[in-house]
Amino acid sequence: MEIQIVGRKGSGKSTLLEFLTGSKISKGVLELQDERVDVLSVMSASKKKSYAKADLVDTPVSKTGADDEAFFEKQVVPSSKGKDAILYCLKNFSAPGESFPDPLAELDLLETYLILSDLHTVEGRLFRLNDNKFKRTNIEDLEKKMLSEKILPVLETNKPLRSSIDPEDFIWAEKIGLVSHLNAFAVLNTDERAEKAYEIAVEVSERGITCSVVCSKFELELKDLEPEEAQSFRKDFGIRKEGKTLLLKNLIEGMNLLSFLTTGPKESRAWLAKRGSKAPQAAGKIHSDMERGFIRAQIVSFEELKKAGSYQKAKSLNLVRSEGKEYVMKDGDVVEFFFSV
Ligand SMILES: Nc1nc2c(ncn2[C@@H]2O[C@H](COP(=O)(O)OP(=O)(O)O)[C@@H](O)[C@H]2O)c(=O)[nH]1
Ligand SMILES: [Mg+2]
Repeated sequence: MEIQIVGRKGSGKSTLLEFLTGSKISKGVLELQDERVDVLSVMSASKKKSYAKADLVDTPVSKTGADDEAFFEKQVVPSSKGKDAILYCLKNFSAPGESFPDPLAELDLLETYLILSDLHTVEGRLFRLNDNKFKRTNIEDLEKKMLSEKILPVLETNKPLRSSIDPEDFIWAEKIGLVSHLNAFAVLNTDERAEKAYEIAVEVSERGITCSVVCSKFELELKDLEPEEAQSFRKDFGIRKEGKTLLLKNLIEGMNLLSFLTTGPKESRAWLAKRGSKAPQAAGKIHSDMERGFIRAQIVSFEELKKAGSYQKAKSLNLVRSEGKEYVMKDGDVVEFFFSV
């Protein structure tokens, strides 16, 4: 799972990356803490527990030093291609004497860069597909129809493809080099004094992009305090909840992901999969052999397992189901995969 941070210079991307991952360089590992893993590891007396992880990649450094359209077109958009999701970092603070930023306008601009890139990609592709010098295959005929009837009209109204492309078409979209279909999530990188932040976040969410308010710089300053002390500072500044916990929860939902879990004496662990994934695809997140040789999965929901108290008890209560390759995974499924290679 790779998440590309996209944002303007000075929007606080490095600060956000450090807050979320602890990394001071341009890449870090985001650990998605999940208390279900804690519960399972106690239940199974696991030697090890692991949360789901995602790589967070910073916006590339501008070769020219500029933060303009050409930089986004030539460096930022290309580095977003093929990633699993985009994390927009929107500036919502200002230094003394600086005018206050407009995060909504900033988001619109960043989205426009992605849309323009896709428009360019689709027009180029259609130009080739329309060239009668070459004979087209049936698949190419279908692609042409889809591009001109389904994709192009969306882009031409300056809308990203995110909500109009079916998840099954993602692989195809990636292959031809589209970007605006990627799930996106926004962070409003906020000053500890920004009273309006929560209202702005709602407006962002109304545009179809889940948005969290995060005070990265402030949170970094709090990181060595005792939790109660940090919480009382947040309260004093009107920051609603511990930023990271809420952010991670929103991130998984907003990026259309789900977590499934595995547990045993060796390890209890959470894994990420795209919503809509079937059991074999989820198995493939653990190991490609498990996807290729998938036979079936034994599944119990975390909540039912927790209520039962142990895996044995859940089994004796018939809560553990056997599911085949068409099963669509649900968030919180505790799974054992059976496979043969
Ligand atoms: N006042 C204030 N400054 C911040 C905040 N977050 C980041 N900054 C400052 O803004 C500047 C740019 O931040 P940086 O993370 O380097 O931005 P980047 O260019 O997007 O990586 C730095 O001086 C940060 O300390 C914030 O919430 N409030
Ligand atoms: Mg930076």
